[in-house]
Amino acid sequence: MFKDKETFKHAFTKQLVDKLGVTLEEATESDVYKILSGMIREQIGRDWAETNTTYKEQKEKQVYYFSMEFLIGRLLGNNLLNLGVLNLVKEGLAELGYPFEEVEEQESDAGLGNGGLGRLAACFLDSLASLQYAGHGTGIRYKYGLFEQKILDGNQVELPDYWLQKGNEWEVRRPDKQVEVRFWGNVVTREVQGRLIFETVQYEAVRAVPYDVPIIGFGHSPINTLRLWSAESMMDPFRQPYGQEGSYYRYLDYSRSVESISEFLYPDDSHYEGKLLRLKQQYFLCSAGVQSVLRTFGKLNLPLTELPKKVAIQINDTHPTLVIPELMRLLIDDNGFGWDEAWDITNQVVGYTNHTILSEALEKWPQQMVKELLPRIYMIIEEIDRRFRIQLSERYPDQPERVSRMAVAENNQIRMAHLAIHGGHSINGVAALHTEILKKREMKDFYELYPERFNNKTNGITHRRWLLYANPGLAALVNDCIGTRWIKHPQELNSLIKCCEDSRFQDEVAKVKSRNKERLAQYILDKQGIVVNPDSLFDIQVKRLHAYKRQLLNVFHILHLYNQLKENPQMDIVPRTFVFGAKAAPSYYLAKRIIKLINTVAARINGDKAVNEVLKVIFLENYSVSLAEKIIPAADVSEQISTASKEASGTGNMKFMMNGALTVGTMDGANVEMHEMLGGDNMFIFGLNAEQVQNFYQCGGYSAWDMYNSDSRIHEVMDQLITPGLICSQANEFQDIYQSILDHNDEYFVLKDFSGYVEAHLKVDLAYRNKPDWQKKAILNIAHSGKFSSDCTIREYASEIWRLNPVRRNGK
Ligand code: 26V
Repeated sequence: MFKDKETFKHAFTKQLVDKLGVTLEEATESDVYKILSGMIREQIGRDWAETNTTYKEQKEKQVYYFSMEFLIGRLLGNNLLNLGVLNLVKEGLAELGYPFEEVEEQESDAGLGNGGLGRLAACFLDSLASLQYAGHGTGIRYKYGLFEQKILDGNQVELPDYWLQKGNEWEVRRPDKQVEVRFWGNVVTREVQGRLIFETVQYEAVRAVPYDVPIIGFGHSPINTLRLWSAESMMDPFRQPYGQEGSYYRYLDYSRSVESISEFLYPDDSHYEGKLLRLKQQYFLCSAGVQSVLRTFGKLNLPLTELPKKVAIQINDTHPTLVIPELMRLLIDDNGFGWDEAWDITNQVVGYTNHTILSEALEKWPQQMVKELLPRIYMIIEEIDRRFRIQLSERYPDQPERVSRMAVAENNQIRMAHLAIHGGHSINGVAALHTEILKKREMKDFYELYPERFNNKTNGITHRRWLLYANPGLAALVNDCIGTRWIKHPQELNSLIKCCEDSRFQDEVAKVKSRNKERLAQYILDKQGIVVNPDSLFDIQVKRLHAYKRQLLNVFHILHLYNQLKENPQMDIVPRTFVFGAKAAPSYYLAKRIIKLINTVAARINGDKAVNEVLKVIFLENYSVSLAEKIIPAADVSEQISTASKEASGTGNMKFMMNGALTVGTMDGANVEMHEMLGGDNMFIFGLNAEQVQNFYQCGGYSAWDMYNSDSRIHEVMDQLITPGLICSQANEFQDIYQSILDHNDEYFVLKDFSGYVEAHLKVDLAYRNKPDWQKKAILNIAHSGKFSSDCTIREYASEIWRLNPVRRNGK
């Protein structure tokens, strides 16, 4: 893109003057950011257009990843990296007097996602482009991303995240590609020449306007597109003459309700709520997205029967399941297909990924709501359900209860997961264990009916953002050791195994880790005024706050350590810094109380001179992608301690591993696959396994009170939640947490796993004292992390679900 540093510096300085009318001396960081991003846009414009032309001319099959969330983070650094000029630009800017780190802080995170599911979608886009697949994202351009978290007096306070305030340098508004999405109204059925025609009348029309974001892959990749839809009002939404009485106020109401559709991302990542606005958002995404897909397909001049050969749609969880009835509607109503043919096409096009087994997260929409908001879609779902019931009754003639259990519409509800499995050709889980649980338990009936549809695709992360970009020091060491082939072929990180005993390499890796820890320590000092010792062991848990992820187990362990130290100030432990980062859904009371508890414990311990040389606890505010990039490279220990069977995969676990942290974890999600590769020596596994957890649920036999009564460590820690003393300033301060564990018999087995967890940490403490051996383990973690590159995951999706080949462009 730029020949060399001098060319870059020259072009950059010239643009500052030409475009902004400022000299190098006068330019602010924000000016620098604007010019830099503008330069990238100029560079890629032609490639972007060319990519689309190539896709059209070569009639390549394309995949569209439909997702309500894309947790992109920042793009400047990553784009420069993928274009191969990041180092050159960093050096050039430094010479001009601008540290790159400060320039990139000018960009707001695109926080259009809650957590794992949204970040996975973003990693997939990077891999799709980097591997030269024709793959695009389809999502919503929320005006407000996930809330900004402030901690006030230890409590989480949510502020709106107006990420677009300063503009968005990476998007292009494309009003020429707008489509219309219709809500409400009534369906009129007519018979024309022996065919039933369905027409919706008196609907409310909404304008869906796409904003396209270029997805720049690594090397000479195509430039794919993330198309984010924004809802805008129509001039004439009701298709009726102007000037009717009251129509002006009606228009204002309409306009406000339309804008709300793409206004904010729902901040709940675990609990289904039957909110009308959320259903509107989902249909808005599906209808706009599918119309746009068909329009692009239309340019190929092929019959729609060829659609499955040219288009795959992957739905990220059930949130975009309405793609299925929407595609049926467009095929039948707008293109004259009969039911069976339309069903066949839809089925071949759509695949569904499941991301959770938490039953409270399974989406079920009230039939009445769907019927009113989306009358034609409702008719189609009813017909899908009617035919499915017939199919089931034929297959299971004596099992009416099984038919009801599996039906799409039952109990006045529409079950989105059933619709997604029945309507698509593939359903996958996101880690081996998770997929087994789906097959054997959660979706057992469906597995028996459609065994060939079930498959596993273990999650992955892009090693470009999470290693090359976030941890340049480590990446440079890896390059020195094994060359650079791993960048294109991440599995080759495996070659690091041969260096794991090399003491010089171990030292270098340790030095990089120390530098990263110093950087994080500085960040903590700047933000909170707390000094942490960069030589202490950094023990980190960052992820959404949820009972099943068991941040509480971590806190109880910290409290236990604290108690031991108070008892015996001479106790010999490796100094530790515990770091937390977590957002709680605003309506999730217990999760917010756990944040308050962490902050309370942190304040006590950090302020206690007797222990604060060896123990520190930090809660970092507003965990986000850009913060993760600072935190993860600085971790010695990664906490992945969910109740076994509950974490579908986890992807944070992979990011830490790739950055040389050792995992303390349960046999859950992708931890199981990590353990398979690393063996027990290179990670710290503890606790109940999925089967044991399941057994407790089925057979009972677990009593939290018994744990409390029989283990004095637990007894002490639990009592501290409610008695004034080291932690509480008043009686019953954390009674709610206390009760959730004891009186409600702790469905996540925190107390049951406590002892194993304490032991695992004793092993950590011991292992950390042996520096060479610790470094060896860290290197082995990095060496095995290539398997978790999303490149591997995407290759599997492409060959096994989407049947997609990489694209060749002009010999590139
Ligand atoms: C769930 C729900 C459920 C109700 C409606 C609103 C809503 C919005 C977002 C979500 C997302 C929760 C699912 C999720 O993030 N699952 C995570 O997916 C990761 C990627 O596959 C995986 O690594 C994590 O283990 C899993 O918890």
